[in-house]
Amino acid sequence: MKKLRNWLQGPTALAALAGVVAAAVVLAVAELIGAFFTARATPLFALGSTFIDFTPSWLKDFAIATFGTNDKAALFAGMGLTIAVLACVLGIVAYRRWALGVLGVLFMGTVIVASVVTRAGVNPVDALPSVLGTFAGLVALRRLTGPLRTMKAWPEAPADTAVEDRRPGTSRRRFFAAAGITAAAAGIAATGGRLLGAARSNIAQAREALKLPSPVSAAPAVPAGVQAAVPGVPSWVTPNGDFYRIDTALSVPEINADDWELRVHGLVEEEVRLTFQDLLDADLIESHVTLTCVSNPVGGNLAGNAKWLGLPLREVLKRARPTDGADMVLSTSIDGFSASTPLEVLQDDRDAMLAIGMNDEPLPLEHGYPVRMVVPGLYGFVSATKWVVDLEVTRFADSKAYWTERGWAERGPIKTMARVDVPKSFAKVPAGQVAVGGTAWAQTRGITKVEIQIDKADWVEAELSTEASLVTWRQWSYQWDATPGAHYIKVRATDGTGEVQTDQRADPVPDGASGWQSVMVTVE
Ligand SMILES: Nc1nc2c(c(=O)[nH]1)N[C@H]1C(S)=C(S)[C@@H](COP(=O)(O)O)O[C@H]1N2
Ligand SMILES: [Mo]
Repeated sequence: MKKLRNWLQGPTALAALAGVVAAAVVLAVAELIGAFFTARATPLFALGSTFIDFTPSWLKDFAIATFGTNDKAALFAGMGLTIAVLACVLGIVAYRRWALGVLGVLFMGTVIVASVVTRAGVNPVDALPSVLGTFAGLVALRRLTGPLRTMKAWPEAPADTAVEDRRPGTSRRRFFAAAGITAAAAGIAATGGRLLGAARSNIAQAREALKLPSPVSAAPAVPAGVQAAVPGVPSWVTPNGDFYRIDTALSVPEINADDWELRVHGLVEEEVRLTFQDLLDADLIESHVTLTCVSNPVGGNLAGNAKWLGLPLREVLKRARPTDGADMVLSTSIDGFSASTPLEVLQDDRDAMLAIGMNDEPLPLEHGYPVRMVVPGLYGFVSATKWVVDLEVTRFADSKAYWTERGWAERGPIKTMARVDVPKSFAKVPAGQVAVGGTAWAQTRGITKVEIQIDKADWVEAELSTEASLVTWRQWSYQWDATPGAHYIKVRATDGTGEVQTDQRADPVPDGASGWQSVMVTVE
């Protein structure tokens, strides 16, 4: 105990603290200077993005399953912890052998710079904040650890020394004062950098000010009765603020709509370039489409339904005229994500589009502003590229998309899925009439039947809400005469081809989860 206390009060522990403060200086200075550079170029975002790119799919799957849409917060927490531990070690090394410490810091700086400059859409000058941050951190480390050397003898001083040896005490106080001031300055610099960065970015205001054109073909009116009359079943149209968000972007790409350009190239007779103004001037269509994430577990809520406004991709491809042999379009976002979509899916009549509007608003920044892809019937990872800037007409045999390179499938048609929204799993409900309700989807095939099984009883048909279209989800409800005890409610759907949802359990990797959801409820 005493040893630990002595160690904690000794120069080694202070050196570790110096390391943490120096790391804060690196990040804060880079953040402040980075306000004048690309948002994705600050060390935390670049390191985090690089980490995500190297994340094995089981870990990504685990993160989404465990933290859901909080996966990014979890990543930042993990990174913060890792950086703090490394910084402690570097602080101690620098205190013991300064030259070695310098080497260590320069090595870390190089790792940061490497992760910054390898980000898509980042220029070599974007390394500057990290380089300057690293040097500032080095200076802080030197100034904080230097005086610690004169404290070496201190911990050995007997605790009951009558005449206190003042010198180390003074230098300890000096150390804490210097470390405290440096840490506070770092905090101010980092906050200032964030505020400055936000103020310099006028993308959010530009989005607010944008007036969307009217479509030449408006979305068919949503029929009455699409909403199941069971409180707690999600709204049939998902409000933008509630729409699930899944992507590899740690900081949302900020694209100036006036600078946005889409290049359509590859196996085409004519290369096409589209500006945002071209899209505003084009014949736009509007349609409700339900998006679904391949990572959605059975019963999960990584799905949302919105009204999209956009230009049909079939019109764009008509202009580009794909050549024989092409069978895939590789869409790439400004931050390097890519998706492989079968060419014919973008040419048929399912209204795959380059979307600029979501529920009568410009796309929210997190959902792809200014332009994203929306393709009915395919999971997002192979179709729904947000912040899209490039379409390469190619062949599945020649190119691989972002997640395909990481062990996921190259194609991803959405599997038929029924979900119980009410009651929730492990809910307690009173005996008697219990309203059960939920959502089912099989985009492009449609839902023709939803069945319920209570415990081991026969399957019975639920009541289907009105169908709006084959590419949107369909709600259902069921009046259950519940008797006291623990019960399991199972649900399964049948799609428009007559196929019953499989009870074969599959994990999300590589091409989507399957199986029947089973919800346990206690009736009292
Ligand atoms: N640029 C970019 N677009 C992307 C992704 C991404 O990581 N980066 N993820 C895809 C995935 S996996 C899904 S499920 C959908 C989710 O779209 P949403 O966030 O608007 O719901 O976006 C797709 N588009
Ligand atoms: Mo996804």
